[in-house]
Amino acid sequence: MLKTMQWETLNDCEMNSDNFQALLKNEIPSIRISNFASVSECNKLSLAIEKVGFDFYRNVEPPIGRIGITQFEYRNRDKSGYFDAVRKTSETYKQVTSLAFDPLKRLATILCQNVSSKVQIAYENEVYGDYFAGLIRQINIALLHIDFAGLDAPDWKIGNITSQLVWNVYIKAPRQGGICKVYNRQWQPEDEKYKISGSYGYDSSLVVNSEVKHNIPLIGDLLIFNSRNFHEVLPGIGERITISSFIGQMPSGDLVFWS
Ligand SMILES: O=C(O)CCC(=O)C(=O)O
Ligand SMILES: [Fe+2]
Repeated sequence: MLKTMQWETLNDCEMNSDNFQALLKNEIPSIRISNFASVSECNKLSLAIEKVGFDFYRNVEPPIGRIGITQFEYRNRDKSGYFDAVRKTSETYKQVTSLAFDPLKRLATILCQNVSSKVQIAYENEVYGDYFAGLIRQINIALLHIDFAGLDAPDWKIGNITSQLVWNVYIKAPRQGGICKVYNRQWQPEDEKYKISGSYGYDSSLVVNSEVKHNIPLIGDLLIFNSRNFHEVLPGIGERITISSFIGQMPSGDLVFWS
């Protein structure tokens, strides 16, 4: 039976080694780097993103726009489909970020300085090579869900991670709302019975008694939370654009990025 410890605080924590380890162990709800990017950098990125334009996920309701690919979409398909798409998608990511700044690079530098682990893009093998990291999304609503490679990628290298975090940098934020609620409830295999059929979402009865952290999207801030915790994005007024990737900890302690 799952036993959940209360978080040590409900506040955002700053980025440092102790807090990063605490987040991996789900002892704190989040790390926020305020003003990770300037408003002017975010505006430049918004313009570059508009130029490229969003694609929409198949079979995701309410719709989520994105630039980039996700391993999740390929979880029940041919692995090579994902890795075939990595090169082109990485080119688009480079094209967009070269006009403003590269959040993945900036975060990797901060992690290298603060967390004493190797930090790199996740790598599958000699045949497939690197994963993609740096998904750009336009999310209005996201249903209650989790992101955990132990469930979504058992036969991929990332399926070996011992904990999984996700970072999001807010490029455009709604005037109101758009809060990301993170519950202190880590996914367990038994929770699959709460899955809504034909959807990525889970029934909200799962989290009625859970502690919850409300994360407000502020332009230029970067937020990291433990993506094995159930989470959802509430509707807002105004466009909400983020860039994100997962951060997994491998059994060796190394940190790897992927989307
Ligand atoms: O946009 C957000 O605040 C979080 C979206 C999400 O589900 C994730 O990054 O895993
Ligand atoms: Fe998520």
